[in-house]
Amino acid sequence: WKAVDDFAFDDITYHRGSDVPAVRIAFDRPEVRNAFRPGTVDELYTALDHARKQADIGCVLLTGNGPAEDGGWAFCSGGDQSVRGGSGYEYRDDDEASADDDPAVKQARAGRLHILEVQRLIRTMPKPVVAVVPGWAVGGGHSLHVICDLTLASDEHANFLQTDPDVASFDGGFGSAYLAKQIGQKKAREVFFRGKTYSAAEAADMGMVNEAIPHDELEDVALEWAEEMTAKSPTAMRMLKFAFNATDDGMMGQQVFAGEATRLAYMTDEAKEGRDAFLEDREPDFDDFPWHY
Ligand code: 1HA
Repeated sequence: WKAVDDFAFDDITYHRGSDVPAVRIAFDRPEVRNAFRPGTVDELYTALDHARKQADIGCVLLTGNGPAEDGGWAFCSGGDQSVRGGSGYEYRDDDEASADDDPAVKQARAGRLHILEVQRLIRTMPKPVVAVVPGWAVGGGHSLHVICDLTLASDEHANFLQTDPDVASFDGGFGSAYLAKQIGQKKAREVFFRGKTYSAAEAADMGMVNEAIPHDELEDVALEWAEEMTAKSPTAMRMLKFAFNATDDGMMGQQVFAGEATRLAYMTDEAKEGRDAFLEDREPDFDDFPWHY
């Protein structure tokens, strides 16, 4: 890996593969089990959006740095409860990302729940995002792994736990409804209503984790997965991701998928004839283009 030094991040690290066309984005607050505060979410969004736009990047590995000084590992423990205010998570003075915002933006933002914007970005970016889970995936951190395309987990240290209703919060979107699509309604309700902790092996059995593997192989295997996926056809991969999303995402799913169909259609001579006819101020001639069956 080599650091992407276009950005000065405080709460995450951002690297791109030296040999593999993938990036590694990691929460970097191990002392709070990689809980996210508003600035963390801003940085995560910036890095993900940057990765989304890179033509030579085909896969994102999302993980959590560790271990903490006490030896604990975490993917992400959700929203930082110490900055949770009346209407969401609040920027505080030590949250560097808040420092340079313009006053109008500062005034516009109430308590932030913009991890949901990150969820949508992961969902709609046209390349696979893999949750690489070295430890706790809890609350909003659990929901993040749910929305990633694949999850790879450490057999020794990964644990999956939903504390949302314990702290009077609820991800009523992808974190719960999409989880139910993955593991079934009964199990998803158990995850939220009982708040049991599941090991990586149990989570794999339930179908919300793809593989549980030895901890010290986690990063290498994640990179192998990235290598495997980035060797495939970019167009086929983006069409497949959006096809998997489409039925669950309603009209928005159709819109994203249809946008890709339009992009492909624009590449045809038939589409060029439509455009050229307009530009040349003449009737289009589609006679050369059969009504295929
Ligand atoms: O539900 C949502 C949302 C829903 C809709 C829209 C937006 C949403 C945005 C966010 C969320 C949420 O994420 S709500 C759920 C918030 N998260 C939690 O309730 C998890 C709280 N943490 C724990 O349950 C446990 O810490 C743990 C299972 C992750 C780890 O336990 P462990 O290994 O025993 O460590 P622990 O000693 O508890 O934690 C280590 C340090 O990390 C502690 O600090 P210290 O005492 O050393 O000073 C602990 O306070 C801190 N820490 C852990 N998690 C958080 C945290 N500090 C702040 N916020 C945390 N989430």
